Amino acid sequence: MEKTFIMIKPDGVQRGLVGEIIGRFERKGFTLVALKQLAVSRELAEKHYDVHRDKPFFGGLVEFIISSPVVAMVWQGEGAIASARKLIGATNPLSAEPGTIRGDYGITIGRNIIHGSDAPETAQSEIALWFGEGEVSEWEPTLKEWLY
Ligand code: FUP
Repeated sequence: MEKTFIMIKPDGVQRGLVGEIIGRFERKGFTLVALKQLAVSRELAEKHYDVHRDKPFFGGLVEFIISSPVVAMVWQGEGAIASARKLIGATNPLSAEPGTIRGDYGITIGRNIIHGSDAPETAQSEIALWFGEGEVSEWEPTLKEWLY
């Protein structure tokens, strides 16, 4: 079953959006297979955003991610990677559709509340980067066909 890495960034945590965001993923029908709140090291933040290392916003982005705790999660389900990106909305919250997390709660690109993996390869590498072996539970709800 497909898994995706989701991180509620410091702004989402500080604004009290953790429950709201987890609720949206639950109500969509995805299964939570890993969850932790953590203070992010500079090394981890830089590795996570390594693809953006040469961008002008990289330094500020890393400072933001390490500024206060984030909530890291793995959600599982059919098409979870692409579907999570739809629930999250466009990178710039001003372009994100109402009804999406960024569209409903965000205003600026530098404070866009949440991260979601953008492809199967990145989902796999991000899950391995953020979670150790044994931290991701392998389970599927037995009543999944009836509960949405
Ligand atoms: P996304 O996959 O939607 O999180 O977006 P990107 O991977 O393109 O960007 C990663 C993060 O960099 C964004 F969440 C916010 C930040 N960013 C900026 O701060 N400024 C930019 O111009 C682009 C991205």
